[in-house]
Amino acid sequence: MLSLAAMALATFAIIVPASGRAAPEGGLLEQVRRRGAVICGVAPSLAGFSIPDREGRWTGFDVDLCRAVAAAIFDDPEKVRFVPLLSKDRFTALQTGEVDLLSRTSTWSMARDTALGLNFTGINFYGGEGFMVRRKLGLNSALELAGASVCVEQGTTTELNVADFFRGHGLKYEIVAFKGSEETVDAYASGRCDAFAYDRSGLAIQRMKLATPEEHVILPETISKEPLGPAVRHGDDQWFDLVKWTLFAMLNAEEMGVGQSNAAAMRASERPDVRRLLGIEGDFGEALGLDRDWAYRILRHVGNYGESFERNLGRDSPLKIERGQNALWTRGGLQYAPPIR
Ligand SMILES: N[C@@H](CCC(=O)N[C@@H](CS)C(=O)NCC(=O)O)C(=O)O
Repeated sequence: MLSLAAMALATFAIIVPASGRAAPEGGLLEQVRRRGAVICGVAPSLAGFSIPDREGRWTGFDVDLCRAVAAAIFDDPEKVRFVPLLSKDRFTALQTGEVDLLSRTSTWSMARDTALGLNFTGINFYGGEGFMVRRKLGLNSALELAGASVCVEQGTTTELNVADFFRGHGLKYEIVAFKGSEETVDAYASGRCDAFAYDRSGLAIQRMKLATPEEHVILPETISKEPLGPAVRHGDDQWFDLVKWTLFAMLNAEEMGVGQSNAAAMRASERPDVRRLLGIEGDFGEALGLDRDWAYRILRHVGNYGESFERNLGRDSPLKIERGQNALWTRGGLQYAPPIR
């Protein structure tokens, strides 16, 4: 008779494929490989996060994540098809398989992670929501917004956060919801509402688009937690792992001081963690269904987390968003990735 341990091992041997590299048949990675491109759902036009230029070339922090996934799979960051999605349409597009992955300023919330049938693969931006108002109103705090009308975008956490904020403080308010961010900004700009509520990073970006940005102020309160991250559908763990470890590799690389310009040279490093990251020692790509240099490809083509942040949102961009909570945990921030080992 088999001992319990032997039975457990026998079961294990049956359910775990001998080689992780053989992607499950019909799995998303296999489909993406056959198609020759990753289909990535992004925000239609949000400078810094995702925006197409006049030639239709997409750039941004969320766009980089899509390119990093393509780099890991194809060794080519261009093998991505971008699908611009309004907030209200993004989760349906992911659920129905119109996109393989959503990289679109999307807040990880419990309902989205459970009832909507999605998995968030990590947090690539810690943010929060707030309000913008006209400077001439002379407001110093969101608590002075009693009776205000607030422009918001449909299908966002903003709609819910604004309702919570006013109800929680016993203040009267009116929400006016619009179908896309352009409509929402235009409505605020034309005076339809007293206030415009949005992710604070987005508010700063949209403020720059207004005719007279200096006539608008962002109130000091942050009314919610908005942990933004990429999301995939429930049901394909290998794809979930792949997207998750793409972000983790970018974070770990920043922590190790490995980036786009020195990745090649760092392959000669003696440091064991750097050698594992770059695929010199061990083969961590195999279990993802990828080659052993999967993370090296990401770094060479896209760069590490900090490089992507500074280029798109931070000091090397017009937005100049501070790292703040998005600094690495080793520098007083919240960004922390599990180790590659
Ligand atoms: N984080 C919130 C809001 C998401 C959202 O729609 N954000 C705005 C900016 S903060 C956006 O991406 N707009 C860009 C666009 O629609 O092009 C959520 O997940 O519901």
